[in-house]
Amino acid sequence: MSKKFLAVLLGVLMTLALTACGGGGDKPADKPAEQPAASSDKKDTGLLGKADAEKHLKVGTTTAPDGHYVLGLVEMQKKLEELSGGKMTLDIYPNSALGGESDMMDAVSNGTQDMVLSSTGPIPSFSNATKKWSTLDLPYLFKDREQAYKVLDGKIGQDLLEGFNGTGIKAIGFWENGFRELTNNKKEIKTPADLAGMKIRTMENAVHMATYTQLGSIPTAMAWGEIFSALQQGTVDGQENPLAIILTAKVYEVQKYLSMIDLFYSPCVLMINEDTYNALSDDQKKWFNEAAEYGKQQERKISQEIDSRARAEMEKQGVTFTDVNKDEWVQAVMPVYDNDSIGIDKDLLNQIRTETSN
Ligand code: EAX
Repeated sequence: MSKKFLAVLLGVLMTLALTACGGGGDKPADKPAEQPAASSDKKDTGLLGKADAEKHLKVGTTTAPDGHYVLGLVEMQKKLEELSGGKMTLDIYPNSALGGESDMMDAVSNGTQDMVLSSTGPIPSFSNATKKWSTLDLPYLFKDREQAYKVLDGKIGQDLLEGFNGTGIKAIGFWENGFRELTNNKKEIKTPADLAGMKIRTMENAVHMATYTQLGSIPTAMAWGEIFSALQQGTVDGQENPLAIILTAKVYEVQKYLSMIDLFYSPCVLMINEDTYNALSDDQKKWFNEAAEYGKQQERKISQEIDSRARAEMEKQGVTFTDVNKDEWVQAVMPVYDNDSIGIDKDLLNQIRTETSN
């Protein structure tokens, strides 16, 4: 767990009076996360850009080489090489090879890493300037992808990205993590009541933790790279992630039950060190921005494509899928919207509601 998140968490814990949310790992901020066991053999093969390009930008993710983040980055890499006539490229490091998301954000802000494609998980605790990003992590905030894209690609999203200015990170755009579903290896979970007392790994995010507490479970925050050993050793009973991640990270090998709760729509954000970006020439900025926009559009398509085949593939592997009555879940988590200790920005929430109300 990153030190920064730990500090935020302590504040939240006092309010929530949680007693059992530790144990998720005490990884020092500078220690790279462990590799997910199931896919560690695929680390960074074939993902480095054209060797003779003048400008290489190093980008990290926590996800698998055949997952939507990395395939989207490969699209961006190819486009960048094409637009720049081979002068500029990306070197892509998947599978937490450069660290967990929180650590990578710190590395990008202090310039020891050029870029990261990260979920929004660590953003609210990154800096005072990004606290209000908590609002985006609320459960059932967006009904479908179209609503999410409308808000994230519009003025609200643009303002949030610009909120990073001056933090050492320039936030480029909203790519897609996806709707998050619940897995566990103990029993079929149909209703929130079935979750009572279960230990669930969440991202290092106060809203997600508060939501799982509200659902009666015991949330344990940890970086993605630590999750396989935690699931295998039984430190946690379950976890939640989009189908595309559960499939490509092979989480299904250690989790036999999957409930389609769609609890959060989770974006991910492409970020670059501010000085690195500002030092690019006008041409380089233009190529970069165009390639990033192209990568985003492709990545969202890839995310949808993997999501749409993931269920059948995992059912074939013996995973039991459960379709839940979503209204029950929505009802159960609504009190989280009134939790004053997790950084929700009411103005921002109202703007999002207005934008998604028709
Ligand atoms: O961003 O930590 C998570 O559950 C994330 O979904 C994953 O690292 C991809």
